[in-house]
Amino acid sequence: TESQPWWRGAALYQVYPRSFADGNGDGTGDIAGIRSRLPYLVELGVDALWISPWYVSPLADGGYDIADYRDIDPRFGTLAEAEQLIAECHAAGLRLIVDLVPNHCSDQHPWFRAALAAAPGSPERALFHFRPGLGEDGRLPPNDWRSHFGGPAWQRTEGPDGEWYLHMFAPEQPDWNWDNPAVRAEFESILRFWLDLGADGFRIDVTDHLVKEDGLPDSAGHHGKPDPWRDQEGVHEIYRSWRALADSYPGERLFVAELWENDPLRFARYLRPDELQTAFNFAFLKSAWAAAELRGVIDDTLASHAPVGAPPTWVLSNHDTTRHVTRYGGVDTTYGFDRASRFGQPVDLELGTRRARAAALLTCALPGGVYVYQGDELGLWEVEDIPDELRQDPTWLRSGGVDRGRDGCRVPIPWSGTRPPFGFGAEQAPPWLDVQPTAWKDFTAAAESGAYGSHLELYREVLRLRRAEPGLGDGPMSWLPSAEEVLDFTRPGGFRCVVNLGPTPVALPSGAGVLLASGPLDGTLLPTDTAVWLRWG
Ligand code: TEU
Repeated sequence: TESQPWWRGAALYQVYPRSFADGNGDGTGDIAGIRSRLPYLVELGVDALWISPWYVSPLADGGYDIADYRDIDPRFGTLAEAEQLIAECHAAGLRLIVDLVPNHCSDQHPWFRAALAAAPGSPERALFHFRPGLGEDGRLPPNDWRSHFGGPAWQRTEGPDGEWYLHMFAPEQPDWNWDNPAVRAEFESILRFWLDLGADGFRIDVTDHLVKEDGLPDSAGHHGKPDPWRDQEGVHEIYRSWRALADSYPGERLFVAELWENDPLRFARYLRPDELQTAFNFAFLKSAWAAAELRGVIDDTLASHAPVGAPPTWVLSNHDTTRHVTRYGGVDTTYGFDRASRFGQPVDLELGTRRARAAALLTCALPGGVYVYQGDELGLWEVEDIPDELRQDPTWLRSGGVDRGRDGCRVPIPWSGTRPPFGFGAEQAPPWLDVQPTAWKDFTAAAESGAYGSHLELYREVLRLRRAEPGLGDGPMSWLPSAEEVLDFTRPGGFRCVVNLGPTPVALPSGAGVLLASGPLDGTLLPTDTAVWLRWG
């Protein structure tokens, strides 16, 4: 409703700048490209953009390795262009949130360069986690922590002292030491910088990692306690101070936490009214396409969010996960969530697409906010057959190919035309990841625009109705009794959503008018893997 903060029921669109649109024709997406596509995003009907990192970066991890938090990488444009984009978004009624990566920076960040050049025990080194190694000549890492991208979480420096530094991700991403007040002050200043520039909020990268357990103890034998590198008590104080800072600005600035936390109670602690307003719902993203499991996740989500008064979010895909058309088209519909196992399973893209359409109706009917990852609205699938030599993601490179990596969900967006690069940029400049499938000729924004029944037209209609329906967005929902394989629930104002996940058609409720269906209905029957929105009661 009108009186609620905008973010409680918002539809946010994730832009991964490298792969969205290339405005200057060098093969890499950029701010000029985003600006040129604002009319498309307005017509799509989203409320806000989340821009994945666009800061100065060597792109060792696609920009999640930041060398300057207060400037734009020249490949993406300039700070002046970022400001223009923010102003143009606001003029078009869109908000814009930026991606904040506070756990680590780039090994090219000047403060880390200075730390490498400084001596053990110096203030420069105290901004990061430097430690002497163990064993003879300090040749062993200081503890047993593993990097999320494979191998030890420690890198030995080449200088004479041979100290090691902590990196929970790639070695090019040294972890900041959040026990150091200078780090805290620096990030408060970075927050102010972007708030002053007009950003409407922040997506926070690996929210739970900032504070490490005192003494950096081994993780072996740590049972029953949070992992020593994450979810420490001290992290909450940081978010309380950030929230107070953001609340001192007008206009309801938003935080959304990236938080892979399975325990709903620990998850909800980040969403206390004086901490972060929202978090991505990865439990939902990770679920199989199965009614009982989805119902369980929806109930658990509502139950964990209600006591802290936070609106849930619903996420189907992002730049880290196998696209959901592909996941839902696998034999096991969590296919590719664990990318290490994503080898050669048959995928039925038609089936995955039908389910993705139903999932759009389901997620957009549920209470709270919703995220759309660029290309979701076109029905894009994971590009799986990328030649090894073109893959760039560190999760692929560092795992020796065990992990399939995340390049397949980061393929440049097809905008128009009948062959690659499909209007992504200039004809003569191949995209940075030049693997768009030829079949995408039927999945370009231009081909789908105005095409009856296309994925894009479905998304436009879903988002239009979602805005128009007073009972959608944040607010209550109630389950109706239904067959085991059907999800059937109502929202205020006589709105009802029915999703058939079973193998056979089910009868549509009588006396209800169809507002929207994810696919063709069969007379009075709701076919398998199809969802409807109804006016009811
Ligand atoms: O991801 C955090 C994270 O935990 C991921 O590495 C996740 O485990 C994996 O991608 C899922 O398989 C964030 C960013 O979203 C990701 O792009 C970055 O690589 C990472 O942080 C480091 O900044």
